[in-house]
Amino acid sequence: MSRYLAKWTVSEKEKAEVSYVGYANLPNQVFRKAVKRGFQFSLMVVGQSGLGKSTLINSLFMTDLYEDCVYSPSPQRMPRTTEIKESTVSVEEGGVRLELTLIDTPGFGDIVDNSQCWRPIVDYIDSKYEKYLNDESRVNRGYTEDYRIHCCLYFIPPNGHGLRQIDIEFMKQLHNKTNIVPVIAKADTFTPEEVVRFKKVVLQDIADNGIKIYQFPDAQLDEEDDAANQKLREAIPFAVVGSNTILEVNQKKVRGRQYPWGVAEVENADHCDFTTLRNMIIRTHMQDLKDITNNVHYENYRCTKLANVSSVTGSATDKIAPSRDPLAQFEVEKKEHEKKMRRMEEEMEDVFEVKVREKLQKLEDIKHDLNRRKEAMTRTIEQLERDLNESKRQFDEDKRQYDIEQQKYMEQVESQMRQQAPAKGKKDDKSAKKKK
Ligand SMILES: Nc1nc2c(ncn2[C@@H]2O[C@H](COP(=O)(O)OP(=O)(O)OP(=O)(O)O)[C@@H](O)[C@H]2O)c(=O)[nH]1
Ligand SMILES: [Mg+2]
Repeated sequence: MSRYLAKWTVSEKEKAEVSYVGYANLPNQVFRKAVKRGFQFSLMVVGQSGLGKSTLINSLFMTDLYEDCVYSPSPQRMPRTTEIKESTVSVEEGGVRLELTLIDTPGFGDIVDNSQCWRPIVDYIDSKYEKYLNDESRVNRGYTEDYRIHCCLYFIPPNGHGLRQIDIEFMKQLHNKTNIVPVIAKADTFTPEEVVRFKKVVLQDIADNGIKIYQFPDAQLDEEDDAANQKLREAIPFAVVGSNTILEVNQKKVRGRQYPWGVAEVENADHCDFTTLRNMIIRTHMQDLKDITNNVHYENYRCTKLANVSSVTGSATDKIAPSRDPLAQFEVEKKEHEKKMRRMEEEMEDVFEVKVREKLQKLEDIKHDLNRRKEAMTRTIEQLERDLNESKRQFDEDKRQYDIEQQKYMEQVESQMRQQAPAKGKKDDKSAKKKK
């Protein structure tokens, strides 16, 4: 008995070894795979002309997109953006590779009619979704490159009054397409109190007009995350300052804007929200921005697109309730397909019949034409025959006349010869007598 007991008593260590299956390692697998593949992120800047979009995007990721732009203590004028410009940079940090696509867009508001100024931007965003949908729907699909727009920084002019009608309209055109993060441009033109007041006005306008901007997720478990998100929520819309000028402040080289009363430093959190914005995009919320793009905006696009396709084909599947049994749905689709095939068959038969009729008509026309030509030729031949007979008759007549005349002539010659012959005989007799 004690022998059996000894056999079944296992140590705690052994127990732990037996109960360890290995799925606790799953996060590591996911992590390793993600790191190996790298990350892709696309950020777009949109807003009125001259608000500093190109300047900000140039320095946002500490990579100079506009390399031809020279940095010096004196302010440099960024060339005006005239078309949507994509710049892709590959950055690596701690073995993690990030392929970053920054999309600079031309500013709007310069022309008289701005009623459709969002169209090129919306079309551009849609084109990226379209490409992704096509890549994803291919038969042989591998890893789908993700060039969808994950975040759009919307630049609000620092006018102090709030959103203009054009900004409201523009954001409404975009809010179901991408994550809008509103930023107040050229925040150095405000005092800190004015910034706080203007932020409130802008947020109120956003709420009053039902504009859906990017919402930071609620961190249910992590209190630290929740506090950080709360801070970010309070910072929105981010007041930013952009500059391509390197200045020296306290023996340190910084990006900033020089004023007679001091320097507005781009990366100083006391001066503006530039670093908060950059941290939000890169450090804390990049994956959430990507998730919302994929799960909400891309899904919206996909559903609308597929709904359009099915309504264009007039398919009966439109009438199917989403909860319907897939087999029943398949049956309906099959019937619909058969109906479509029958319709196509009928149409093809109709077309064939028309074509045959046309061909027969053509042959009939050719036959008529040939008959007409045959009759004309017969008539010509008959005429020629008649002419030939007439010529022959004339020839016979002429020949007969000739023969008669020839006959007459011969008779005349003969009679003349007969008359001349006796006279000659007499003459010969006379000459013979003379010789004798
Ligand atoms: N005061 C101030 N000026 C800025 C700031 N950012 C950019 N600027 C200046 O604003 C001007 C326009 O900057 P850009 O970056 O070309 O503006 P943009 O929005 O790209 O203009 P478009 O390409 O025409 O749409 C330049 O002279 C910049 O130096 C800022 O934060 N504060
Ligand atoms: Mg520009």
